[in-house]
Amino acid sequence: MGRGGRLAIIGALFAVAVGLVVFTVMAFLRSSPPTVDFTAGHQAGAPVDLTLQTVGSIGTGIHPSWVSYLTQTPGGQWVHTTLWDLPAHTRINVTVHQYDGGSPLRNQQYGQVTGTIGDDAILNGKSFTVINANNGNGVAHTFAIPTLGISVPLYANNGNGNLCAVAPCPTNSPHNIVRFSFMTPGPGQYPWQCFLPCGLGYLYGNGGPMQTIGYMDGFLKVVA
Ligand SMILES: [Cu+2]
Repeated sequence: MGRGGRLAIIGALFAVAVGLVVFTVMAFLRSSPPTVDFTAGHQAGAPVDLTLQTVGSIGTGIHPSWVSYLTQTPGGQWVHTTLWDLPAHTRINVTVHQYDGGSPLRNQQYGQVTGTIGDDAILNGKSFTVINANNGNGVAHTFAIPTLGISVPLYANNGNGNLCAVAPCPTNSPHNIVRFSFMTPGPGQYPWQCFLPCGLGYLYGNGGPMQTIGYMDGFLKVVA
């Protein structure tokens, strides 16, 4: 084979290699957690139950040490995701099983409950409108939908309370139960997230899981 032929083969192999790298990178960048569907079989006007848990470390996957939310499907299965299809103009009854430890808040504003039905939330059966994070266990995470003005502080487990190494955590592991309700608006995509800098090991706690859908950020995909 002549020099030209060999160069052509090397060139072709190089192009295939570059193509594979680009394909792999794009597949990684475009991968997304699954979306849990709460609209199938929904009767207009009926409330939807949305059950979540917050854990100190997910324990599995490519970031086992990251804090995370999880979502329970209508069938009762826990899924590592923060993406939900929800019906429009519907009351959503949220229950959060909060397993993580916490700290005082850098911004006391996030200790307030805002935007929920009744402007309150329920912690272990007791109504509250604000958590003083300088007292007790502090706050572990917040649940906030900024475009809807909704923010709820999630009271922390005590420091050594997170006995759950791998999520989903079982209900016999110590946790707090936080309940609140809100109305979905019209169809659209509404981002939600935690505003407590819980990304341990990242700059000011705001990187890693705080920036990643499936962990501390997600979307309400509200459909008509
Ligand atoms: Cu958080």
